[in-house]
Amino acid sequence: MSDYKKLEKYGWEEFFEKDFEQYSKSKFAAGRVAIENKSNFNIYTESGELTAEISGRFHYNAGASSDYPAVGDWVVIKLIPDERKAIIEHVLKRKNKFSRKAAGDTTDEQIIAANADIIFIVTSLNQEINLRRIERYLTLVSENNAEPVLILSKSDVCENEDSKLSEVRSIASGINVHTISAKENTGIDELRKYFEGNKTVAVVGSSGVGKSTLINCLAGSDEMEVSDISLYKDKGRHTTSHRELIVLKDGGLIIDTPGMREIQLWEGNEGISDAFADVEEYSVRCRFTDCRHDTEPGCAIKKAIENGELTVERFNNYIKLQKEVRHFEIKNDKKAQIEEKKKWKKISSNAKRNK
Ligand SMILES: Nc1nc2c(ncn2[C@@H]2O[C@H](COP(=O)(O)OP(=O)(O)OP(=O)(O)O)[C@@H](O)[C@H]2O)c(=O)[nH]1
Ligand SMILES: [Mg+2]
Ligand SMILES: [Zn+2]
Repeated sequence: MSDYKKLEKYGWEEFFEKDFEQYSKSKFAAGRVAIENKSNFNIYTESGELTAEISGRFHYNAGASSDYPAVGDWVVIKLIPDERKAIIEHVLKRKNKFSRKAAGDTTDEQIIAANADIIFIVTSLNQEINLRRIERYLTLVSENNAEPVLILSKSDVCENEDSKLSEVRSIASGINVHTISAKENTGIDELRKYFEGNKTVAVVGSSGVGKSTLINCLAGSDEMEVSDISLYKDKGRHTTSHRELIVLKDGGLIIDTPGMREIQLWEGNEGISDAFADVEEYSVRCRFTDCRHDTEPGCAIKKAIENGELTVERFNNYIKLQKEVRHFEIKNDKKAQIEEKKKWKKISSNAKRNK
């Protein structure tokens, strides 16, 4: 148990300790992935920050890309004596993960942050608020069992803060919303409570909304590179190009991520139910259980829209996200079927050969 205390500041807890018990402590140590480079990782360990590579056996056993360590993961390592290096042998069970469908037309899962207790979804107040995008993020976070917190940034350059705030509140009942200005250092201290107990927060949102600036503000030092907003304009350039887990001086950890352009959902009707609890509540009140909320009489959704309790846009987004998940699940099923077929082909041809 001696290393427990030393690892606590990196977010070590009972959950990981339990999974780690199966490994011999004389051979292995635990570490947390801070940065994922092309072929190696920076990890925090009880003996400080090290670089680590993946063992041959790990590669051999890994199937999907989500089997590999992601930023925030706890890994089981073997230390290389006399070098500040280690070999990663296993990934400890994840408490949760924030993932999305990998960009492009695949059905691969891309893990953006592992073991993040809370997700800050950052939107900039100096732009039009995109409620549909926020709903998408909220769905994604709920799917992944983390607590979402909405951060409206750059309040110093916003004139109608109150109306934007109530707009956002209208789609986020039960979710904490904060307005901040990193430039004027307002609203930042209210965020510190989320880090209590060495919690891990991952920060997500579009490029240029001020994620890295906020992180520097919380860290009290320039941990992450920030570049002038004018560079974003035409090139759509991202400043942060990699994910990184940073330890805060006052306790807690924060994960910076590059701005996301494509936020496709992974799986999860559950995420949709959480993010659209109001819509689902109306729909159970429809007269027909199989109501398509189209022309059926006694449709509670239609009524809520007519009364102004629910906006058409929110309802349409709900339907759209549901379709997306269904489409994805069908595709994923097909992929699984094809892989299953391949596997059986291989087994039966091996069996023939062995006759
Ligand atoms: N006025 C104002 N500008 C801000 C504030 N926070 C960040 N900015 C500016 O917004 C620009 C982008 O900030 P970043 O922190 O790099 O944005 P990011 O979300 O990390 O962007 P990516 O790394 O590309 O995803 C910089 O020019 C910041 O100085 C703020 O509170 N007020
Ligand atoms: Mg950044
Ligand atoms: Zn209906």
